[in-house]
Amino acid sequence: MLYKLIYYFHADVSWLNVFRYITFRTILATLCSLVLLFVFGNWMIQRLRLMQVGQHIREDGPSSHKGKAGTPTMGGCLVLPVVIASTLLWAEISNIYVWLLVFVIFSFGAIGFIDDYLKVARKNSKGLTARSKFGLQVLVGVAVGIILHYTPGFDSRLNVPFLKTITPDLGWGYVLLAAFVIVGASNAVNLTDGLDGLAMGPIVIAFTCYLVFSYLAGHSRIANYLQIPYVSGTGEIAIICGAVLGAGLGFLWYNSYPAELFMGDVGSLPLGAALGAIGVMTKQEIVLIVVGGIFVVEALSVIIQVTYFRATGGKRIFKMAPIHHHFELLGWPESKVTVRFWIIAIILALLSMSTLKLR
Ligand code: 57M
Repeated sequence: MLYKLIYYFHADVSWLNVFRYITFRTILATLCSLVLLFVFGNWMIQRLRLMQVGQHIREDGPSSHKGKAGTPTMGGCLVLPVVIASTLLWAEISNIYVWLLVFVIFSFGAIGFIDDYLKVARKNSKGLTARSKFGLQVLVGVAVGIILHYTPGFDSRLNVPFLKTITPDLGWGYVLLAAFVIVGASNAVNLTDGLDGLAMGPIVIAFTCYLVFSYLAGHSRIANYLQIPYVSGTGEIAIICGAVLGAGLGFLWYNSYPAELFMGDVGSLPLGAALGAIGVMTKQEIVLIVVGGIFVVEALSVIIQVTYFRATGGKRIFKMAPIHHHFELLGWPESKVTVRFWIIAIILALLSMSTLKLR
C-alpha cells in the first residue's frame, strides 16, 4: 500500500522508481518487520505478563523445563500483525498470492489463538481437541488448494528436482497435495517449537531460502535459464518471506535462551502453514522436504515413537519424542541442541539451493 503511494510520485521524483523493484521492497519489508518487532517487543512481553498469559509446563517433560513455567507465551500475537503489516505496506496488493498467504497466516493464526487462549484462560484445559484442530486446518488447506487450482497461470504439474523432464500432472490431486503440504508443515513446525529458539531459527533459514526461490520462480528469464517452473506473480512472495525473516530475527532476540517469550500455537501453526503454502505456490514443494528437513525429522520422530509405543504396549525408540527431548535427556544442554539444529538447518538450506543448478 505504502509502496503504491510512494511510487505514484515517481514521474516527478525519478529515484522513486527504485520502489518498483521486488528486491528493494523485500529489503524494506525485512527491515520494517525487524524495527516493528523491536519497537513493540518489550511492550508485548509486559502486556502478556500483566494479563498473566504464562506458559503451563507439563509434568512429564524434561525437568530442566520446570523453570520455564510462567514464561509469557502467545508471542505470535506480535509476530503475525508485524508480518501482515509489513507485507501490506510493501507488497503489490493486487497480487493473488499475497492475499492467499495473508489468508493462510490469518486463519491458521486464528486456530492457534483459540487453542492457546483455551489453554491459558481455562485451567486444566488442553485447548482445542486434536480432531477439531486438524479438521479446521484441513478445511483451510483444501480451500487454498482449490483457489490455486482456479488461479490463472497456476498449473497442477508436479516439479521433481533433478528430473526436469518428469512433471506429472496431478489435476485435482494437486488440491490434496497442497492441503497435505500446508497442514503437514504447520504441524511439523508446531512440534519443533519445544526449546528456546529451536523453531524460529530454522523458520528464518527456510523463509530465506524461499525468498530466493520465489524471486526466481516469478522471474521468467531467470526461471527459464535455471529450468525451474515459472509462476507469474510469485516474485511478490519474496516480500512476505522478507517480512517473516525480519519479524523472525526480532522474535529470536527475545526467544533465544533463556527465552523471555514463546510464540505459542498462534505463532507456530501459521508460520508453518505459510511455509508450506509458499512451497506449493512456487512449485518447490518437494524441495521443502530438504529446506524444512529439521521439521520433517521432528515430525517423523513423533510418528515413529507413537506408532512403536502403541504397537509394543509402551516401549520407546527415543528417550522422548519429539527428538529434541531425546537429546536433552541424553544430557545435551538445551542451547547446544538448538544451535546444532540450526547448523543442520543451514546445511540443508545450502543443499536445497544446489537443486537450482543441478537439474
Ligand atoms: C506442542 N509444545 C511445547 C509454547 C510453544 C503427539 C505428541 C508428541 C504431541 C507433542 C505436542 O503437544 N507438541 C506440540 C509442543 C511447549 O511449548 C508451547 O507450545 C508452543 C508451540 N506449540 O510456543 O507456547 C513447551 O515447549 C517448551 N518450549 C521452550 N521454548 C520455546 O521457545 O522451552 C517451547 C518454546 C513449553 C516449553 O517447555 O512448555 C511442548 O513440548 O509441550 N507432545 C510433546 O511434545 C510431548 N511428547 C510426548 O508426550 N512424547 C511421548 C510420545 C509417546 C507421545 C514420549 O516420547 O514418551 C512432550 N512435551 C512436553 N513434555 N512438554 C513430552 C514432555
